[in-house]
Amino acid sequence: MDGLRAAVAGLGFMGFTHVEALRRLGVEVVGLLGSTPEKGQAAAQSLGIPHFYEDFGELVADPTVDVVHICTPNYLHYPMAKAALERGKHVICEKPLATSSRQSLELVQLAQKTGLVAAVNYNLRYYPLCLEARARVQAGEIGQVRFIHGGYLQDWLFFATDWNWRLDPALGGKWRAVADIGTHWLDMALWLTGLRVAAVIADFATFIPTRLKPRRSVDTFAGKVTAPEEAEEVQVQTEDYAAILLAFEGGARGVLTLSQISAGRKNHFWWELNGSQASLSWDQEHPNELWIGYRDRPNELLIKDPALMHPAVRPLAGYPGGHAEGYPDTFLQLYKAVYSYIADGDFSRPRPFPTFEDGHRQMVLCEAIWKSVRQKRWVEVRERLCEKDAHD
Ligand code: SOE
Repeated sequence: MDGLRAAVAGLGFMGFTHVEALRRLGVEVVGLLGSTPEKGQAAAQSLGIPHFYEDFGELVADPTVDVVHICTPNYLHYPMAKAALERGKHVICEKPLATSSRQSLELVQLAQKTGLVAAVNYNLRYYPLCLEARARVQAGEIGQVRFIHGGYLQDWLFFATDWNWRLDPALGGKWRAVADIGTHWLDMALWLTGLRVAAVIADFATFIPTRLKPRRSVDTFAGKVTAPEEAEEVQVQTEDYAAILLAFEGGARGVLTLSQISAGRKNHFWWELNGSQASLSWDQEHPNELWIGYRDRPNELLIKDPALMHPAVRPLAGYPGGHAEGYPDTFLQLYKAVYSYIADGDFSRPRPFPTFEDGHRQMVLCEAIWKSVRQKRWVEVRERLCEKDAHD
């Protein structure tokens, strides 16, 4: 990767996942920023990383850093991405890119002005069989896409005692399931099909209106194994559940179900594409199998095997057939795409990874979905929609 160096801000579930993928790729991680200097120091020591930063200002001022990974709670994505770009750093930002489309649009414009590489961590695109599915759609193998449906269901916020910063709108933003897991699905739907959403109608529900918030912070998913402790009762303002209908430009339709309170569903992200000639379906909990459905011949189950994949996406599968690839590998492949693009240096080339434009598109969709919930009607999606428009 041509000596490119990274720094990672935010040391929860995601920060550690980014560090692990970067190290597997051979990118040197020169420093870490935790929510406190003590946490940064402890993580740097345990991972053998030379430096920890006192604050984000120190991180972006570090001349040895080429790429800044932002893995902090959502409300910090915008100010941190802005500061990093202003200091001449390339950025890989966790999703959602911001907490409003006004912020994400500003980041898109800043990335364009600086010419720096600005990526959003929509890592699920990099499952080998999702890449394969997209290649098949692009090659016309399922015909015209008529319909895409699926969902993202989890159970880590199932109990009223489950807590995480995502439940606090001041930290996570005003949408929860939709921004946290829904934008993964929507990004996948747009990327797989190449379609754009013309209009949405949605319904939200909060089934657990009051939760017990522990005095100590709880890392993502960690509440499933930690004992309940001293806690205060708080009202929940964000959605546990969302159902969204999508009308795409050109006439295709979509249906999406989201929930973070579906007992037994751990990280059940799945999609199905129904085309005019065939169907494709994939489930993150069985990521090495792609179902191909036909009307006039037996269905097929493609087991991940680079030898059986489209030549263009074959290099993005890291292991031979029969060697399962999973969640951590998607981060590796995403960073390989970003870092090799930076190392190549020709930034006029199309970017083979999710960019700030993709992150902005998701913020626009979140706002249209939110507007539809509040006004109980179909809402047209306008790509440059600003937060102001979302509230009329
Ligand atoms: C929590 O819902 C979460 O960690 C998401 O934030 C991630 O994006 C997803 O990959 C797993 O679940």
